[in-house]
Parts: sequence; C-alpha cells; structure tokens
Amino acid sequence: MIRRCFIGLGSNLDEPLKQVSDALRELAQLPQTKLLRHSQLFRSDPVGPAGQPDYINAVAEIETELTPIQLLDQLQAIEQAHQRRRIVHWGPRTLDLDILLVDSETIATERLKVPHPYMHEREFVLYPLAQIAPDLKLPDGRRLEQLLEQCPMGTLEPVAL
Ligand code: ROI
Repeated sequence: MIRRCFIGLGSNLDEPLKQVSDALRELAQLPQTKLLRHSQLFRSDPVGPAGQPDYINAVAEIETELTPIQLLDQLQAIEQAHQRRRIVHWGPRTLDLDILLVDSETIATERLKVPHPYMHEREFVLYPLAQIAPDLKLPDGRRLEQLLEQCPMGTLEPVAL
C-alpha cells in the first residue's frame, strides 16, 4: 500500500539551512519512498520559549510504502544522525522531523499522532504546506485555506537561496 505523507522539517542549531537541506536529500533516499516535492525554506522566530535562535522550516511531500510507524522510525534515525540535541521541551533543536499528515488517516497512539496535533496553528507548517498543496483538506474536513485565514504569517519569510 502506498501512502502520501507530508513531513515538517525544522532546525535552529548548527547551521539550520544545511540541516534542513541535508534532511530533504535524506528523505529522498529513504527505502520504499519517493520525495514528490518540497516547499521553499522559510525563516521564522521561535514559537515557544524566547531566547533561542531563529528557525528554518520546510514541508516535504512523500509517497511511501513504509507503514506510519516504520516511517517514524526512519525519521527518528535521520534526526539521530543529525545528532539531535533536545535539552529542553520546546527548546532549540538540530533537526526536527514531524509527520504532519498520512493520506486522510487519523492516528492516535502513544508514539504517533496524525494529523500532527499542533499543525493547524503553526504558521511555519501551514504556509510551507500551502506552497506545495494549496487545495489540501485535513481528515476532519477543514480546508488548509480556512486554517491559513486564522493563522497570520507573523515573522515567517521565505529564504532566498
Ligand atoms: N518555532 C519555529 N519557528 N519553528 C519550529 O520548527 C519550531 N519547532 C518547535 C517549537 C519549539 C515549538 N518552536 C518552533 O518545536
């Protein structure tokens, strides 16, 4: 079975632009997986605790034969390889890879919640997502367009590379 998934990428430590660009390449190399497209890279102020560096974020769309848990394992292996440091909750991190959506599935397990529970309120997820999938609908029927109306862009800006 092939599933279409959206992955959120974020970094604010150790050359975030490189962390996210490298991670996109690594997504493309995952087994039984095809990277379909990805957004531009965006810069934004940290959401959550202040006093941490700016973030670089992007969203990727993949097609995979991995199950959601196999995909999560693979993403966590990539995070580990980037020597992810996560000292405080909602604090700075080298690389964060979040499964945002898996087709129109809802998953509510201890390890994995899909749709990502905060995606609908995070500009650094919604705007990059809108670049690659403007007509997207969430499993609950809400359209991405509606979510964007309730989520100002704030300090989010595309990075010119
Ligand atoms: N803030 C921004 N701008 N981007 C992120 O990826 C991000 N990730 C997080 C928290 C700490 C919530 N803040 C963020 O996990």
